[in-house]
Amino acid sequence: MRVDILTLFPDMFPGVFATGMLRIAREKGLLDVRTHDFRRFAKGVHQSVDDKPFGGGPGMVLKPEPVFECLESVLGDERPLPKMLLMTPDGAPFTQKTARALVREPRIVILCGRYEGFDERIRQGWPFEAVSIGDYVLSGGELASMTIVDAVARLIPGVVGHGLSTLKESFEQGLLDHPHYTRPASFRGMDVPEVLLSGDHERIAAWRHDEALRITKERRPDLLRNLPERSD
Ligand code: 6GU
Repeated sequence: MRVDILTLFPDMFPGVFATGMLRIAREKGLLDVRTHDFRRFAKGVHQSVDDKPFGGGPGMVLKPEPVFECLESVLGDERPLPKMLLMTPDGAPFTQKTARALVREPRIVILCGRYEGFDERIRQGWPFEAVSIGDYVLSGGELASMTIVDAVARLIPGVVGHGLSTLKESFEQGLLDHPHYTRPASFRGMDVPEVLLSGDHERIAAWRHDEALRITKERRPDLLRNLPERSD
């Protein structure tokens, strides 16, 4: 999968992309992620990428020219256009379902904004899908884009060691995950539930499902209202 990220702050990315699962995905050749500083396409001595909003009001607006020219440089005449995401708090909520859909895309372009907003012609001129990672305001789309790249990259077949592990974890079955234990079986007076030591795989599976339900009811009852039909 190829990901191109348009940003005014490319320095925010290298540590994240050189660490853990993203590093492994890149080393295995399964993820090719690049950042593009669209300030390079800004005109004039000041190379400004923002300007005052027509009609007045607070804050600054991202100008269309540097974004258009950077996109044209990154995409050349590649058609059809790849999946294009616009990072903005007024976008559609990013969920595990979105991540599962995005991992099917061979190429994704992500535009990170700063300032009060994007000139509307950026959305008119390109088929962006606006995406938000939650109901709070970040000072720019960069952290959100890293979140999306991380969530999607770990779903690429071959990136996570154990293929089943991404199917069993939180959200994939519409439930939060059950508790996990490892050795020692007894630690400072706290014991691992007996069933997990029993070797009885059916009982273990039933216990885990019950615990997942209990934890979801307790912490995220909203998730139970949209549970998918069980496929197993
Ligand atoms: Cl994608 N961008 C910004 N600036 N703030 C956000 C966000 C995105 N998602 C949640 N808050």
